[in-house]
Amino acid sequence: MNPQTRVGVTELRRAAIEALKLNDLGTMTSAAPNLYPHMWSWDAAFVAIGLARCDVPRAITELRSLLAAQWSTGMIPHIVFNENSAGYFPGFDRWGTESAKARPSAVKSSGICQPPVHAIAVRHIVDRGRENGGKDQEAAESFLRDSFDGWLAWHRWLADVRDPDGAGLIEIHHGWESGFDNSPRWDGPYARINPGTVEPFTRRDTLHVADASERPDDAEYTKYLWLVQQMASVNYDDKAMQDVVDFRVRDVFFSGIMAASSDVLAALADDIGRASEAEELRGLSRRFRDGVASTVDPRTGLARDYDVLAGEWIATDTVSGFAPLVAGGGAQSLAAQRALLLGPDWMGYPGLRFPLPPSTSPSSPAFRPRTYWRGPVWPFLNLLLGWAAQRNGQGDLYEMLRTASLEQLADLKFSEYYEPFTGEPLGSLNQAWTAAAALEWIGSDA
Ligand code: 9WN
Repeated sequence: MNPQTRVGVTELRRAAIEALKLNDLGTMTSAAPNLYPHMWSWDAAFVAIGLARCDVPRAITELRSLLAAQWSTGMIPHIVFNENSAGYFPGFDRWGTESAKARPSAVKSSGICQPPVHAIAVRHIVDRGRENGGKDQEAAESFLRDSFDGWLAWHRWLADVRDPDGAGLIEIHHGWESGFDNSPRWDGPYARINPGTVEPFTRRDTLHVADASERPDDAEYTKYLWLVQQMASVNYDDKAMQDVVDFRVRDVFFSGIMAASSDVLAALADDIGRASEAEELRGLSRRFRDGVASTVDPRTGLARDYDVLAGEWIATDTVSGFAPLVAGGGAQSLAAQRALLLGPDWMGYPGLRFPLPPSTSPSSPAFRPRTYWRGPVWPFLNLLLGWAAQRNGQGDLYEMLRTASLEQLADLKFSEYYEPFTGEPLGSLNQAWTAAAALEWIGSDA
Protein backbone atom coordinates (compact mmCIF):
# COMPACT_ATOMS: atom_id res chain seq x y z
CA MET A 1 0.00 0.00 0.00
CA ASN A 2 1.54 3.37 -0.93
CA PRO A 3 1.81 6.18 1.66
CA GLN A 4 -0.92 8.23 0.03
CA THR A 5 -3.43 5.40 0.29
CA ARG A 6 -2.39 4.82 3.90
CA VAL A 7 -3.29 8.42 4.80
CA GLY A 8 -6.65 7.86 3.07
CA VAL A 9 -7.27 4.76 5.12
CA THR A 10 -6.53 6.53 8.41
CA GLU A 11 -8.94 9.30 7.52
CA LEU A 12 -11.54 6.78 6.39
CA ARG A 13 -11.30 4.98 9.73
CA ARG A 14 -11.71 8.20 11.69
CA ALA A 15 -14.74 9.23 9.63
CA ALA A 16 -16.35 5.78 9.89
CA ILE A 17 -16.01 5.81 13.69
CA GLU A 18 -17.56 9.28 13.67
CA ALA A 19 -20.52 8.04 11.58
CA LEU A 20 -21.11 5.19 14.02
CA LYS A 21 -20.99 7.65 16.93
CA LEU A 22 -23.62 9.75 15.20
CA ASN A 23 -25.92 6.73 15.24
CA ASP A 24 -25.05 5.62 18.77
CA LEU A 25 -28.17 5.59 20.95
CA GLY A 26 -26.26 4.36 24.03
CA THR A 27 -26.92 0.64 24.07
CA MET A 28 -27.95 0.31 20.45
CA THR A 29 -27.17 1.91 17.11
CA SER A 30 -29.74 3.40 14.77
CA ALA A 31 -29.51 2.02 11.24
CA ALA A 32 -29.28 5.63 9.97
CA PRO A 33 -29.60 9.04 11.64
CA ASN A 34 -33.01 10.14 10.27
CA LEU A 35 -34.37 7.59 7.85
CA TYR A 36 -34.01 4.64 10.26
CA PRO A 37 -33.89 5.90 13.86
CA HIS A 38 -34.22 2.41 15.42
CA MET A 39 -32.15 -0.78 15.57
CA TRP A 40 -32.54 -3.26 12.70
CA SER A 41 -31.62 -6.89 13.19
CA TRP A 42 -29.19 -7.58 10.36
CA ASP A 43 -27.84 -4.03 10.42
CA ALA A 44 -26.96 -4.59 14.10
CA ALA A 45 -24.83 -7.62 13.19
CA PHE A 46 -22.80 -5.65 10.63
CA VAL A 47 -22.55 -2.73 13.03
CA ALA A 48 -21.15 -5.10 15.65
CA ILE A 49 -18.55 -6.35 13.15
CA GLY A 50 -17.41 -2.75 12.59
CA LEU A 51 -17.54 -1.83 16.27
CA ALA A 52 -15.41 -4.85 17.14
CA ARG A 53 -12.61 -3.16 15.18
CA CYS A 54 -12.57 -0.18 17.54
CA ASP A 55 -14.47 -1.06 20.72
CA VAL A 56 -15.10 -4.71 21.59
CA PRO A 57 -17.27 -4.02 24.67
CA ARG A 58 -19.53 -1.69 22.67
CA ALA A 59 -19.89 -4.34 19.95
CA ILE A 60 -20.98 -6.80 22.63
CA THR A 61 -23.53 -4.31 24.00
CA GLU A 62 -25.03 -3.98 20.52
CA LEU A 63 -25.74 -7.68 20.24
CA ARG A 64 -26.86 -7.98 23.87
CA SER A 65 -29.46 -5.28 23.16
CA LEU A 66 -30.66 -7.17 20.13
CA LEU A 67 -30.92 -10.42 22.08
CA ALA A 68 -32.94 -8.67 24.79
CA ALA A 69 -35.61 -8.27 22.11
CA GLN A 70 -35.65 -11.97 21.18
CA TRP A 71 -39.14 -13.47 21.29
CA SER A 72 -39.83 -16.51 23.51
CA THR A 73 -40.17 -18.60 20.34
CA GLY A 74 -36.54 -17.83 19.44
CA MET A 75 -37.34 -15.30 16.72
CA ILE A 76 -35.17 -12.19 16.62
CA PRO A 77 -37.37 -9.29 15.45
CA HIS A 78 -36.33 -7.14 12.53
CA ILE A 79 -36.79 -3.79 14.29
CA VAL A 80 -36.11 -2.99 17.94
CA PHE A 81 -37.74 0.38 18.55
CA ASN A 82 -35.95 3.23 20.21
CA GLU A 83 -38.49 4.59 22.72
CA ASN A 84 -37.36 8.15 22.11
CA SER A 85 -37.99 8.34 18.41
CA ALA A 86 -41.27 8.58 16.56
CA GLY A 87 -39.56 9.35 13.26
CA TYR A 88 -40.15 6.12 11.34
CA PHE A 89 -43.16 4.64 9.65
CA PRO A 90 -44.43 1.99 10.33
CA GLY A 91 -43.66 2.58 14.02
CA PHE A 92 -44.37 0.23 16.93
CA ASP A 93 -48.10 1.08 17.11
CA ARG A 94 -48.65 0.18 13.49
CA TRP A 95 -47.12 -3.28 13.88
CA GLY A 96 -49.78 -4.54 16.28
CA THR A 97 -47.23 -6.62 18.21
CA GLU A 98 -48.54 -5.21 21.53
CA SER A 99 -50.62 -8.36 22.03
CA ALA A 100 -48.21 -10.89 20.51
CA LYS A 101 -47.70 -13.49 23.25
CA ALA A 102 -44.08 -14.31 22.38
CA ARG A 103 -42.76 -10.72 22.44
CA PRO A 104 -40.92 -9.76 25.65
CA SER A 105 -43.20 -7.04 27.01
CA ALA A 106 -40.38 -4.73 28.06
CA VAL A 107 -38.99 -4.33 24.54
CA LYS A 108 -40.92 -2.85 21.64
CA SER A 109 -40.32 -4.66 18.39
CA SER A 110 -41.78 -5.51 15.00
CA GLY A 111 -43.16 -9.00 14.38
CA ILE A 112 -41.05 -10.25 11.47
CA CYS A 113 -37.37 -11.19 11.13
CA GLN A 114 -34.33 -10.64 8.89
CA PRO A 115 -31.43 -12.86 7.73
CA PRO A 116 -29.39 -14.53 10.52
CA VAL A 117 -25.98 -12.92 10.07
CA HIS A 118 -25.53 -12.66 13.84
CA ALA A 119 -23.34 -15.70 14.49
CA ILE A 120 -20.89 -14.27 11.96
CA ALA A 121 -20.78 -11.08 14.03
CA VAL A 122 -20.19 -13.07 17.23
CA ARG A 123 -17.27 -14.81 15.50
CA HIS A 124 -15.77 -11.43 14.63
CA ILE A 125 -16.18 -10.21 18.22
CA VAL A 126 -14.47 -13.31 19.60
CA ASP A 127 -11.63 -13.02 17.07
CA ARG A 128 -11.06 -9.31 17.79
CA GLY A 129 -11.24 -10.00 21.56
CA ARG A 130 -8.59 -12.69 21.27
CA GLU A 131 -6.36 -10.51 19.11
CA ASN A 132 -6.55 -7.71 21.68
CA GLY A 133 -6.22 -10.05 24.66
CA GLY A 134 -6.79 -8.95 28.29
CA LYS A 135 -10.19 -7.52 29.19
CA ASP A 136 -11.46 -7.59 25.59
CA GLN A 137 -10.76 -11.29 25.36
CA GLU A 138 -12.44 -11.99 28.68
CA ALA A 139 -15.49 -9.95 27.70
CA ALA A 140 -15.77 -11.57 24.26
CA GLU A 141 -15.43 -15.10 25.58
CA SER A 142 -17.92 -14.60 28.37
CA PHE A 143 -20.31 -12.98 25.89
CA LEU A 144 -20.03 -16.06 23.70
CA ARG A 145 -20.84 -18.34 26.63
CA ASP A 146 -23.77 -16.20 27.86
CA SER A 147 -25.34 -15.59 24.48
CA PHE A 148 -24.82 -18.94 22.77
CA ASP A 149 -28.22 -20.36 23.75
CA GLY A 150 -29.96 -17.29 22.34
CA TRP A 151 -28.33 -17.72 18.94
CA LEU A 152 -28.99 -21.45 19.02
CA ALA A 153 -32.69 -20.84 19.75
CA TRP A 154 -32.80 -18.39 16.83
CA HIS A 155 -31.36 -20.94 14.40
CA ARG A 156 -33.63 -23.68 15.72
CA TRP A 157 -36.70 -21.46 15.31
CA LEU A 158 -35.75 -20.67 11.72
CA ALA A 159 -35.20 -24.32 10.89
CA ASP A 160 -38.32 -25.66 12.65
CA VAL A 161 -40.84 -22.91 11.95
CA ARG A 162 -39.67 -21.50 8.63
CA ASP A 163 -38.53 -24.75 7.02
CA PRO A 164 -40.88 -27.34 8.56
CA ASP A 165 -40.53 -29.73 5.61
CA GLY A 166 -36.75 -29.73 5.76
CA ALA A 167 -36.33 -28.36 2.22
CA GLY A 168 -33.27 -26.41 3.33
CA LEU A 169 -34.94 -23.14 2.33
CA ILE A 170 -36.33 -20.51 4.69
CA GLU A 171 -39.85 -19.27 4.04
CA ILE A 172 -40.45 -15.56 4.47
CA HIS A 173 -43.77 -13.75 4.86
CA HIS A 174 -42.83 -10.23 3.84
CA GLY A 175 -40.30 -8.70 1.43
CA TRP A 176 -38.92 -6.84 4.46
CA GLU A 177 -37.86 -10.16 5.95
CA SER A 178 -35.44 -10.67 3.07
CA GLY A 179 -33.85 -7.26 3.67
CA PHE A 180 -34.11 -6.80 -0.15
CA ASP A 181 -37.44 -5.01 0.22
CA ASN A 182 -38.46 -4.08 -3.33
CA SER A 183 -36.06 -6.25 -5.29
CA PRO A 184 -37.36 -7.56 -8.64
CA ARG A 185 -37.23 -10.92 -6.84
CA TRP A 186 -40.53 -10.04 -5.21
CA ASP A 187 -42.35 -8.45 -8.16
CA GLY A 188 -44.21 -11.67 -9.05
CA PRO A 189 -45.41 -12.49 -5.50
CA TYR A 190 -46.42 -8.87 -4.87
CA ALA A 191 -48.21 -8.61 -8.22
CA ARG A 192 -50.51 -11.42 -7.09
CA ILE A 193 -51.53 -9.62 -3.88
CA ASN A 194 -54.85 -7.74 -3.90
CA PRO A 195 -54.82 -5.82 -0.65
CA GLY A 196 -58.04 -5.44 1.33
CA THR A 197 -58.70 -2.25 3.29
CA VAL A 198 -55.47 -0.86 4.66
CA GLU A 199 -55.61 1.71 7.49
CA PRO A 200 -54.69 5.18 6.14
CA PHE A 201 -51.00 5.97 6.39
CA THR A 202 -48.48 8.80 6.07
CA ARG A 203 -45.00 7.76 5.05
CA ARG A 204 -41.89 9.35 6.49
CA ASP A 205 -39.15 7.58 4.52
CA THR A 206 -39.58 9.78 1.46
CA LEU A 207 -38.81 12.88 3.57
CA HIS A 208 -35.26 11.67 4.15
CA VAL A 209 -34.03 10.90 0.64
CA ALA A 210 -33.14 13.45 -2.02
CA ASP A 211 -35.52 11.90 -4.54
CA ALA A 212 -38.64 9.99 -3.48
CA SER A 213 -38.56 7.89 -6.65
CA GLU A 214 -35.53 6.03 -5.23
CA ARG A 215 -37.86 4.45 -2.66
CA PRO A 216 -40.74 1.97 -3.15
CA ASP A 217 -43.97 3.74 -4.23
CA ASP A 218 -47.27 4.06 -2.33
CA ALA A 219 -48.85 1.09 -4.09
CA GLU A 220 -45.93 -1.06 -2.90
CA TYR A 221 -46.27 0.34 0.63
CA THR A 222 -50.00 -0.48 0.63
CA LYS A 223 -49.11 -4.13 0.04
CA TYR A 224 -46.34 -4.03 2.67
CA LEU A 225 -48.85 -2.73 5.21
CA TRP A 226 -51.52 -5.19 4.13
CA LEU A 227 -49.19 -8.05 5.00
CA VAL A 228 -48.45 -6.46 8.38
CA GLN A 229 -52.20 -6.23 9.05
CA GLN A 230 -52.67 -9.87 8.07
CA MET A 231 -49.95 -11.05 10.45
CA ALA A 232 -51.17 -8.78 13.25
CA SER A 233 -54.70 -10.21 12.82
CA VAL A 234 -53.41 -13.52 14.23
CA ASN A 235 -51.13 -11.86 16.78
CA TYR A 236 -48.04 -13.11 14.94
CA ASP A 237 -48.76 -16.68 15.94
CA ASP A 238 -46.28 -18.80 13.95
CA LYS A 239 -48.75 -21.47 12.88
CA ALA A 240 -51.72 -19.24 12.15
CA MET A 241 -49.64 -16.74 10.20
CA GLN A 242 -48.79 -19.17 7.45
CA ASP A 243 -52.49 -19.63 6.69
CA VAL A 244 -53.44 -15.96 6.54
CA VAL A 245 -50.52 -14.27 4.85
CA ASP A 246 -50.55 -13.49 1.11
CA PHE A 247 -46.75 -13.64 0.73
CA ARG A 248 -45.02 -16.98 1.16
CA VAL A 249 -41.68 -17.30 -0.54
CA ARG A 250 -38.63 -19.49 0.01
CA ASP A 251 -35.82 -16.95 0.13
CA VAL A 252 -32.60 -18.37 -1.24
CA PHE A 253 -30.26 -15.63 -0.02
CA PHE A 254 -31.67 -15.81 3.51
CA SER A 255 -31.11 -19.57 3.30
CA GLY A 256 -27.53 -19.12 2.11
CA ILE A 257 -26.84 -16.95 5.14
CA MET A 258 -28.50 -19.57 7.35
CA ALA A 259 -26.13 -22.21 5.98
CA ALA A 260 -23.00 -20.09 6.51
CA SER A 261 -24.05 -18.80 9.91
CA SER A 262 -25.00 -22.24 11.22
CA ASP A 263 -21.54 -23.46 10.32
CA VAL A 264 -19.93 -20.50 12.09
CA LEU A 265 -22.12 -21.08 15.15
CA ALA A 266 -21.12 -24.76 15.12
CA ALA A 267 -17.45 -23.78 15.43
CA LEU A 268 -18.33 -21.41 18.27
CA ALA A 269 -20.22 -24.27 19.95
CA ASP A 270 -17.08 -26.41 19.76
CA ASP A 271 -15.15 -23.56 21.28
CA ILE A 272 -17.26 -23.66 24.44
CA GLY A 273 -17.54 -27.44 24.66
CA ARG A 274 -21.07 -27.81 23.31
CA ALA A 275 -20.28 -30.77 21.05
CA SER A 276 -23.80 -32.08 20.47
CA GLU A 277 -25.08 -28.61 19.53
CA ALA A 278 -22.09 -28.23 17.21
CA GLU A 279 -23.11 -31.39 15.45
CA GLU A 280 -26.74 -30.27 15.23
CA LEU A 281 -25.66 -26.92 13.75
CA ARG A 282 -23.40 -28.61 11.19
CA GLY A 283 -26.46 -30.64 10.18
CA LEU A 284 -28.42 -27.41 9.71
CA SER A 285 -25.59 -25.94 7.69
CA ARG A 286 -25.57 -28.95 5.35
CA ARG A 287 -29.34 -28.91 5.04
CA PHE A 288 -29.45 -25.27 3.97
CA ARG A 289 -26.35 -25.53 1.77
CA ASP A 290 -28.01 -28.38 -0.10
CA GLY A 291 -31.30 -26.48 -0.21
CA VAL A 292 -29.58 -23.47 -1.78
CA ALA A 293 -27.70 -25.65 -4.28
CA SER A 294 -30.98 -27.26 -5.37
CA THR A 295 -32.30 -23.90 -6.57
CA VAL A 296 -29.53 -23.09 -9.04
CA ASP A 297 -30.86 -22.41 -12.52
CA PRO A 298 -28.85 -24.62 -14.88
CA ARG A 299 -29.22 -22.03 -17.65
CA THR A 300 -27.86 -19.05 -15.73
CA GLY A 301 -25.91 -20.53 -12.82
CA LEU A 302 -27.79 -18.22 -10.44
CA ALA A 303 -29.75 -19.42 -7.41
CA ARG A 304 -33.51 -18.86 -7.40
CA ASP A 305 -36.25 -18.12 -4.89
CA TYR A 306 -39.48 -20.13 -4.83
CA ASP A 307 -42.98 -18.71 -4.66
CA VAL A 308 -44.90 -21.16 -2.46
CA LEU A 309 -48.38 -19.76 -3.19
CA ALA A 310 -47.91 -19.70 -6.97
CA GLY A 311 -45.91 -22.95 -6.93
CA GLU A 312 -43.16 -21.54 -9.15
CA TRP A 313 -39.50 -20.64 -9.26
CA ILE A 314 -38.50 -16.99 -9.26
CA ALA A 315 -35.54 -16.47 -11.56
CA THR A 316 -34.08 -12.95 -11.45
CA ASP A 317 -30.73 -11.40 -12.26
CA THR A 318 -30.22 -10.12 -8.75
CA VAL A 319 -27.28 -10.45 -6.42
CA SER A 320 -29.26 -13.02 -4.41
CA GLY A 321 -28.31 -15.45 -7.19
CA PHE A 322 -24.95 -15.66 -5.43
CA ALA A 323 -26.46 -17.41 -2.41
CA PRO A 324 -24.30 -20.53 -3.05
CA LEU A 325 -21.17 -18.41 -2.70
CA VAL A 326 -22.39 -17.25 0.71
CA ALA A 327 -23.58 -20.72 1.74
CA GLY A 328 -20.30 -22.36 0.75
CA GLY A 329 -20.22 -25.62 -1.14
CA GLY A 330 -18.36 -27.81 -3.57
CA ALA A 331 -15.31 -26.52 -5.48
CA GLN A 332 -17.07 -26.68 -8.82
CA SER A 333 -20.10 -24.69 -7.74
CA LEU A 334 -17.92 -22.08 -6.03
CA ALA A 335 -15.71 -21.71 -9.09
CA ALA A 336 -18.77 -21.25 -11.30
CA GLN A 337 -20.22 -18.60 -8.99
CA ARG A 338 -16.89 -16.78 -8.79
CA ALA A 339 -16.60 -16.68 -12.57
CA LEU A 340 -20.16 -15.35 -12.90
CA LEU A 341 -19.63 -12.67 -10.28
CA LEU A 342 -16.43 -11.46 -11.92
CA GLY A 343 -18.01 -11.72 -15.36
CA PRO A 344 -19.56 -9.16 -17.73
CA ASP A 345 -23.04 -9.12 -16.15
CA TRP A 346 -21.79 -8.24 -12.68
CA MET A 347 -18.45 -6.89 -11.44
CA GLY A 348 -17.14 -6.80 -15.01
CA TYR A 349 -20.11 -4.92 -16.50
CA PRO A 350 -18.70 -2.18 -18.77
CA GLY A 351 -18.65 1.33 -17.37
CA LEU A 352 -19.18 0.60 -13.67
CA ARG A 353 -17.69 3.32 -11.46
CA PHE A 354 -16.17 0.61 -9.24
CA PRO A 355 -16.04 -3.11 -10.02
CA LEU A 356 -18.69 -3.97 -7.42
CA PRO A 357 -21.87 -5.97 -8.01
CA PRO A 358 -25.06 -3.92 -8.48
CA SER A 359 -28.07 -5.31 -6.55
CA THR A 360 -29.71 -6.11 -9.92
CA SER A 361 -27.56 -6.79 -12.99
CA PRO A 362 -27.48 -3.89 -15.49
CA SER A 363 -28.08 -6.57 -18.15
CA SER A 364 -31.54 -7.20 -16.71
CA PRO A 365 -34.63 -5.36 -18.00
CA ALA A 366 -35.58 -4.90 -14.33
CA PHE A 367 -32.43 -2.83 -13.64
CA ARG A 368 -33.00 0.72 -12.27
CA PRO A 369 -29.69 2.37 -11.32
CA ARG A 370 -31.09 4.70 -8.64
CA THR A 371 -33.96 2.71 -7.17
CA TYR A 372 -33.17 1.04 -3.89
CA TRP A 373 -32.90 -2.75 -4.37
CA ARG A 374 -33.46 -2.58 -8.15
CA GLY A 375 -29.90 -1.69 -9.13
CA PRO A 376 -27.77 0.37 -6.73
CA VAL A 377 -24.65 -1.10 -5.10
CA TRP A 378 -25.03 -1.85 -1.36
CA PRO A 379 -21.68 -1.72 0.51
CA PHE A 380 -22.65 -3.99 3.42
CA LEU A 381 -23.53 -6.71 0.96
CA ASN A 382 -20.08 -6.52 -0.62
CA LEU A 383 -18.57 -7.04 2.82
CA LEU A 384 -20.65 -10.19 3.20
CA LEU A 385 -19.61 -11.45 -0.24
CA GLY A 386 -15.97 -10.67 0.58
CA TRP A 387 -16.20 -12.53 3.88
CA ALA A 388 -17.68 -15.52 2.06
CA ALA A 389 -15.03 -15.40 -0.68
CA GLN A 390 -12.24 -15.40 1.87
CA ARG A 391 -13.83 -18.30 3.70
CA ASN A 392 -14.16 -20.19 0.41
CA GLY A 393 -10.45 -19.73 -0.25
CA GLN A 394 -11.13 -17.24 -3.08
CA GLY A 395 -8.51 -14.72 -1.98
CA ASP A 396 -8.39 -12.89 -5.32
CA LEU A 397 -12.13 -12.21 -5.25
CA TYR A 398 -11.85 -11.03 -1.67
CA GLU A 399 -9.02 -8.62 -2.58
CA MET A 400 -10.93 -7.21 -5.55
CA LEU A 401 -14.02 -6.56 -3.45
CA ARG A 402 -11.91 -5.02 -0.72
CA THR A 403 -9.90 -2.70 -2.96
CA ALA A 404 -12.98 -1.49 -4.85
CA SER A 405 -14.99 -1.06 -1.63
CA LEU A 406 -12.27 1.01 0.01
CA GLU A 407 -12.15 3.24 -3.05
CA GLN A 408 -15.92 3.59 -3.09
CA LEU A 409 -16.12 4.40 0.61
CA ALA A 410 -13.31 6.97 0.42
CA ASP A 411 -16.00 9.56 -0.41
CA LEU A 412 -16.66 9.50 3.37
CA LYS A 413 -20.44 9.67 2.81
CA PHE A 414 -21.23 6.16 4.10
CA SER A 415 -24.27 6.02 1.90
CA GLU A 416 -26.97 3.44 2.17
CA TYR A 417 -26.50 2.57 -1.53
CA TYR A 418 -24.63 3.92 -4.58
CA GLU A 419 -25.44 4.53 -8.24
CA PRO A 420 -23.36 1.85 -10.03
CA PHE A 421 -22.14 3.95 -12.98
CA THR A 422 -21.59 7.39 -11.45
CA GLY A 423 -20.75 6.27 -7.90
CA GLU A 424 -23.22 8.86 -6.62
CA PRO A 425 -24.16 8.31 -2.96
CA LEU A 426 -27.91 7.62 -2.61
CA GLY A 427 -30.46 6.93 0.15
CA SER A 428 -29.37 7.87 3.63
CA LEU A 429 -25.93 9.29 4.36
CA ASN A 430 -24.03 8.04 7.42
CA GLN A 431 -25.80 4.70 7.24
CA ALA A 432 -24.40 2.73 10.19
CA TRP A 433 -23.68 -0.59 8.45
CA THR A 434 -21.89 1.18 5.60
CA ALA A 435 -19.53 2.83 8.09
CA ALA A 436 -19.10 -0.51 9.83
CA ALA A 437 -18.23 -2.16 6.51
CA ALA A 438 -15.51 0.45 5.98
CA LEU A 439 -14.01 -0.35 9.39
CA GLU A 440 -13.99 -4.05 8.69
CA TRP A 441 -12.48 -3.66 5.23
CA ILE A 442 -9.72 -1.49 6.71
CA GLY A 443 -9.13 -4.13 9.35
CA SER A 444 -5.83 -3.64 11.10
CA ASP A 445 -4.43 -1.53 8.24
CA ALA A 446 -4.93 1.94 9.75
C1 9WN B 1 -37.63 -1.95 6.22
C2 9WN B 1 -32.38 -0.66 7.75
C3 9WN B 1 -33.19 -1.45 6.74
C4 9WN B 1 -32.40 -2.62 6.14
C5 9WN B 1 -33.11 -3.24 4.93
C6 9WN B 1 -33.45 -2.13 3.95
C7 9WN B 1 -34.32 -1.08 4.64
C8 9WN B 1 -36.54 -0.95 5.84
C9 9WN B 1 -37.18 0.23 5.14
O1 9WN B 1 -33.63 -0.52 5.74
O2 9WN B 1 -35.56 -1.65 5.03
O3 9WN B 1 -37.10 -2.99 7.00
O4 9WN B 1 -37.93 0.96 5.81
O5 9WN B 1 -36.97 0.42 3.93
O6 9WN B 1 -34.07 -2.64 2.83
O7 9WN B 1 -32.28 -4.21 4.33
O8 9WN B 1 -32.19 -3.60 7.11
O9 9WN B 1 -31.16 -0.26 7.18
